[in-house]
Amino acid sequence: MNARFLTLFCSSLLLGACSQEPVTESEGGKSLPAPSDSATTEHPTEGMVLIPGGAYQRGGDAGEMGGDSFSHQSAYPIHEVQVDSFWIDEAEVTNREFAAFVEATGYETFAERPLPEERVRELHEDARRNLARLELMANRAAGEERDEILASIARIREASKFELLAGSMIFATPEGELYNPNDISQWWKLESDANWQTPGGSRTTLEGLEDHPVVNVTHEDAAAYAKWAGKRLPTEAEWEKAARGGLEHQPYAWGSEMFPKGEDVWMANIWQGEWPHENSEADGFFATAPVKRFPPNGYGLFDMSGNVWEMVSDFYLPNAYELASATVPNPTGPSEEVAVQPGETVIYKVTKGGSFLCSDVWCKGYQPGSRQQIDNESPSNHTGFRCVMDVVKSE
Ligand SMILES: [Ca+2]
Ligand SMILES: [Ca+2]
Repeated sequence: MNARFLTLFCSSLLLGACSQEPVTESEGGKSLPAPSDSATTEHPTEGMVLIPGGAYQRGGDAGEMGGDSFSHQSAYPIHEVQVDSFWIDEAEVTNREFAAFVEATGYETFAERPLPEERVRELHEDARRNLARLELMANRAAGEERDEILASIARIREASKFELLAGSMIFATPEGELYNPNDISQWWKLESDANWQTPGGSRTTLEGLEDHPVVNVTHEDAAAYAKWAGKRLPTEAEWEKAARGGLEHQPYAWGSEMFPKGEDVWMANIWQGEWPHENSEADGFFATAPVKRFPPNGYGLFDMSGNVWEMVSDFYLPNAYELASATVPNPTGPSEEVAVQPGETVIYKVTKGGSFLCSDVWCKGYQPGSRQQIDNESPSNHTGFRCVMDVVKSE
């Protein structure tokens, strides 16, 4: 386990920060087949869809339906956004595509690299402080509350056996009932040997997952891929415009009803059953699915709901929509000066669309208006990305 996750554990318990996500199973096997062509060909928009420019109502959803999930608390107020036309990948970037990038460039992802020694020292210090606070809380508590805090401390200590590599966060079905919905250490484990090539840890490979979305990557990794491909990451405004598929503020990427094709036809790869203990896999997939396996939205885009969360370029602030101006077209979110405190090394960006871990009774992150944060030190096995490209003005 890794130091940065220790901090996360403690912060989530102490500060009540919430998040949620689920599992990934990987299949054993060998290396990927030879990478296919990359996006840097004579057909740069191959596999992309042209999204028409225009205005739409951004944000909202779960609140309108009586929900109040973490993924939607920061998605208000609903406000009008104007974006120019742009190209967007019809699907999440796959392992096959990411392999082509790595083969061409030799790129090494965040999870595969060791954390800088100085950063490790900082995280150790953060963890030490947080553990001390937890121990103080335990000393003042009694009964079940004390037992729960002590259990958290034990998990954090176990997780503090730092490994050499940064690794990635992997969903693990919790044992026993959740005692605190804000303590994500109950279902997330940091695995130092998990990365995009070993999505569930060193015992796993990409065999059979070639057309699944790449996971365990950071925003930096995604941006590096996009640059190589001659593309970029979408803004949050572009992403949500695309996700809504041309519909006028509907709760789902495909319209107003959860099951427009009948109750046995799932429109997205999400979680069915009692999250996070039991996944019935009614949609056919416990973890990631191959891209384009579920119906596309009105723009012909796949998996804008579920499968994996998708990183976008905006810095994350919970009140970003309160700060947004309706008169500024093509918004790019809060500036770095506003979103990142001086000296802060943990950078938060926005992630959209939910994942195979999202459940109706938990985060509903698969709705177009939902938004969550992801930091630059916490790749996970339910987060990936897709790219966009500007429309070239006619000569
Ligand atoms: Ca599923
Ligand atoms: Ca997705």
